[in-house]
Amino acid sequence: MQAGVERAELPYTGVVEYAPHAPLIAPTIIGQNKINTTMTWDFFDDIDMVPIEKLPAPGVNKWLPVEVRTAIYDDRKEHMAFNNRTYAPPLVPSLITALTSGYQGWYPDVYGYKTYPVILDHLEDVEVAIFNTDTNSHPFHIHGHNFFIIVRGTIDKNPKNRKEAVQFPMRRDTITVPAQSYALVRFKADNPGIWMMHCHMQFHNEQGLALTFIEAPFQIINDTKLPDQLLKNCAALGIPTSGNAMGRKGLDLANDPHGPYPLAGF
Ligand SMILES: [Cu+2]
Repeated sequence: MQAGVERAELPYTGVVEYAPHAPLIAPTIIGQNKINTTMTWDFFDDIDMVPIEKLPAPGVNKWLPVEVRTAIYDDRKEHMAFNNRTYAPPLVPSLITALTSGYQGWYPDVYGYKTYPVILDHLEDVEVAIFNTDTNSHPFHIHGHNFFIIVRGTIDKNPKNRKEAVQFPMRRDTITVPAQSYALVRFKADNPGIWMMHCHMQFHNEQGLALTFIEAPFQIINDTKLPDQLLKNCAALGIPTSGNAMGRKGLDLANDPHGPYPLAGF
């Protein structure tokens, strides 16, 4: 968009089709050939939906509060982060680190500070509290799990602006948390693996709005065998296939990058 231009027409047309053999209907065009047309959508609250398969929500063994913030960092770039820890990928993929670090796979440090590793015990109940302090909304996605949506509300804590789940909460793999709002979601750690939680807007993901669940490291070692092709691909790409985030052994993590850091006042 040009500086000074207040409105832009985005040339997107999309038809969502669920039945592959259904006749293709023409898309509904909103605001075509009209000037200054504003399209608005009512925010749909997933909490209002009732799942067909009714399951009670898990409890809470582990509580993970994450504050979402966009800021200017000391590398003069805008980054996004959970708890001011802006994500960057490790030299060695975290799954490979888990598979090649033995008992040290239980130490978050081996996955690299910037992957924001969160170790989960096998079968523990996890609640993630997402506090979005930004002025725009973010769709948060967790890999490997369908979480239960427990609460969504505004971070001013006004109970009038808070909705709590009914007896059998809706299960989703993505939840939009509006600006200045929070959500509590829960899942049972019953799927050992390396799973990312990230903003599903790819640009925000690239800006660092991501963290890594390291779920049940011993079960990962017991149950996972990497396909030979994956190891060949790593070799072709020059990606090391053993060791910690820095491609070294155990807790030798010298020079594991931690920064950049948010500038004060931004
Ligand atoms: Cu986002």
